[in-house]
Amino acid sequence: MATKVIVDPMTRIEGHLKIEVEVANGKVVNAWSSGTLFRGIEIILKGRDPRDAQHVAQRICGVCPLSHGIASVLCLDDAFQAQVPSNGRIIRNLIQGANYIQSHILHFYTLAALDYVKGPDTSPFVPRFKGDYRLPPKVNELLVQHYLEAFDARRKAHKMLAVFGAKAPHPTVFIPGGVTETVTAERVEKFRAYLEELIRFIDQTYVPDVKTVAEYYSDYWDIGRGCRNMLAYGGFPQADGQAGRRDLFFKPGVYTNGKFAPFDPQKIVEDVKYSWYANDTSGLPPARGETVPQPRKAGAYSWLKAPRYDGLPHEVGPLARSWINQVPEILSLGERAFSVLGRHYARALECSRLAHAMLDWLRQLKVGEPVYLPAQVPEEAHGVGLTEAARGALGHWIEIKNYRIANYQAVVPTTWNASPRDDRGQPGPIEQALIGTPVQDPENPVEITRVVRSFDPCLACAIHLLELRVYSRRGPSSF
Ligand code: NFE
Ligand code: MG
Repeated sequence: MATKVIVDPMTRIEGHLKIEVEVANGKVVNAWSSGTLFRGIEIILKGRDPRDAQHVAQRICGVCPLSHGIASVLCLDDAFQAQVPSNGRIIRNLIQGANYIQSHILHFYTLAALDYVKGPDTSPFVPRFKGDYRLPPKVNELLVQHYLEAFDARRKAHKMLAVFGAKAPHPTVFIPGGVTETVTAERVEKFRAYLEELIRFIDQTYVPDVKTVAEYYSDYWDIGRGCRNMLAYGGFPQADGQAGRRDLFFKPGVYTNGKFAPFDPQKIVEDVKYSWYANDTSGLPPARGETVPQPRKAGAYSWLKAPRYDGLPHEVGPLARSWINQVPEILSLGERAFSVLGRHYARALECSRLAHAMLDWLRQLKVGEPVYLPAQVPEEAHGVGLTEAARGALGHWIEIKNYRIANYQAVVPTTWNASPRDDRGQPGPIEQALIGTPVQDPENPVEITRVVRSFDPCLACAIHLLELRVYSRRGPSSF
């Protein structure tokens, strides 16, 4: 007989994810990932001036707002045919890099570490599941100390972001054609000082702590495999203009059924058979996507749509990026890369690699040179903005008619990873990763939380709607 186990909410701060599994003979035999809170920023954006898009889109999330800001301005650059000068491109990269650093540190310590590290019996360390804390007391004590230090590191990363972003979260400086903050020697030095402190934390604390956890929980190299299909859109342009679409710090690519292939954005669709959206909107590419909520749809179990690439679920995020970029430390793990520890390890190494690269980018800024080039709102246009948010491949699509937003669609990292089943009944990546996971004690399903949290899910992003009130003005009163 199968036992039903529900973990709800799953995420420690980032929105409402409910995970339901069936356990038989000590293993998960079936899993359902369900986003339980409707959002809907795509609907709010309709009818607005396109220049508002990046400000509204950033409200999708408080953890990665600027990734939505970047996807949105890339979308507008495309639609407006804007040119971005070097300083504008580099400042965008530095702001996005600062967010990666704060987000990856947040993930490992604040969102995931307490599945492995036993804090004192006081808030925020309790409540927690019982059992399976394996670190020896001295090591455990050190990691508790680092858990607390991580708050300070994150604060520094936010301050660093605000040097060029004006504020964090939700920086205000992105515009089509570049950014509004200028380059001064003082800002460059301030940013560098924060970055150097953060590099010390990443290399001397974060990366070693991930290795320590991996040492004591080494069975997690073999748990949480998932769909093994990997997808990256690519991000952080290293050259200006068209050349920057090819010359990216994180290269785009796909790994499907064991084979590497180039990434083709035309192969993305979103299914909604098991999502609370109208069935006649299923299977659409995002450029023609529609968001038509249908709250009581029979058979549906999530507010997330189910994005698919070439008809198949794909994992996105640091592991996907590292695998596709063939990072030697990750590729050499082979099958074991597709695991709970593979995801943590890829995220930590990526954080270090990116932080060091940012030091080079800082040197390329030129005091006194332009940060943006003016661009006009077109009467009619389409635009696409593809990037890599901390949690993975992020795309925004815009359609402009009569100088206003006619349609706006976002397909977000957690929508890929935490998606429900698609129209063909194929489970999403997290659902697949759960199947086969051993569960010792269904009352304390820590194995399940470890698997799901290794993906760093963010439900605020995945569903993307802001206020019920706004929706109800346009939608059915029964909502
Ligand atoms: Ni709300 Fe986000 C990131 C984006 S995840 S955190 O990183 O885009 O779906
Ligand atoms: Mg969407």
